[in-house]
Amino acid sequence: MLIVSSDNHLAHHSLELDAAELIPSWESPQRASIVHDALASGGHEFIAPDPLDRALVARLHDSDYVAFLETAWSRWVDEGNVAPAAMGFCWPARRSSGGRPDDLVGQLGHYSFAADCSIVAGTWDAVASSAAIAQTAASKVAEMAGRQPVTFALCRPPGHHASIDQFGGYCYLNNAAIAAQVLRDAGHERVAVLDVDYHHGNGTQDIFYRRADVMFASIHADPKQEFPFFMGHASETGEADGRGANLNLPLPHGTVFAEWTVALDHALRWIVEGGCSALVVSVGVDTYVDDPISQFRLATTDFPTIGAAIADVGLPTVLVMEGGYATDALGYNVRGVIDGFEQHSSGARS
Ligand code: OKP
Ligand code: ZN
Repeated sequence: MLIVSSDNHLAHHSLELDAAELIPSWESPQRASIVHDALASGGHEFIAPDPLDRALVARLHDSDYVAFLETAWSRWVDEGNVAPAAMGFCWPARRSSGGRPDDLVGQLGHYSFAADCSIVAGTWDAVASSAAIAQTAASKVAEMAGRQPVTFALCRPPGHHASIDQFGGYCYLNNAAIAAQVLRDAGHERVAVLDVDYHHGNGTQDIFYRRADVMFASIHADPKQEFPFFMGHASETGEADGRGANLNLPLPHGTVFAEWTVALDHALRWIVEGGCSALVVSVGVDTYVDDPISQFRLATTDFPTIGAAIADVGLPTVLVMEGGYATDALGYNVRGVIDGFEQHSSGARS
């Protein structure tokens, strides 16, 4: 498989508020190295990303938000802060009047939705590189000849929680949304984004909620029990032109593969019936039983089955890396999805 990756993320080591303590984020630099190393011996071709297309990003994210992400760290330093991470502490709440404050800390609240995520010296370079990886992986799929084009975007930081104008959940720019837009612009009339990360892809849902041309399906822990808490309910089905183009399949804590895979079949059928001609998958492997921050019970041996089921849809596919925090198993689990896809895709299909 063609894999797009980069080391430009290495200086992004964010802090997160966890049980009333500031800790080095679970979303660590070593995650991407672990996945890279697990794939290095698999006979894959690795390429570096093209430069990020800023006009493309501006079609998915608010331009003032992107400018904020790019400049927040230098503003933080210029204001004399010595803390190693720029973080807000005050967010707009119910019955707030809205509007963007002038103050940097106020803007950190305005442009984020969770305290599990902060901006450090290396954040923007990592975020821009991660988005460029998704963009490149999608443009390669759009260009590729052959039966079932597929690439893997080894993105870090992840993207699926990043909305039009808010970061959170370790995400800043929405890599999967960028990949989907590239496929749209390459002539695919209808594109699906399937999100199999343990957490709901609230950012991807937000970006495409009023659009019919990108369908979004997510299988995730019930937001009644789990982050991001305020989005991801089954009742959210899309608005305006996007009515009916959003599918949420929340599942309870403790879900095992036999239950999870029923939701996967449902989502894949929905995508096929929706008439999509290309697919982006937000590949999170934090559904794994020993994930330190998640509560599903998938096994390492389930991930190749997931990859094969996704390949069986037969669409040109961009696999985009999202979460997965059990560092001992992360490499095997991501490799499982990729191997499962490739073996199914190259094998006989009825
Ligand atoms: C990102 B992705 C509190 C934990 C909050 C939320 C999970 C973000 C997951 N310190 N973190 O979907 O894997
Ligand atoms: Zn996740």
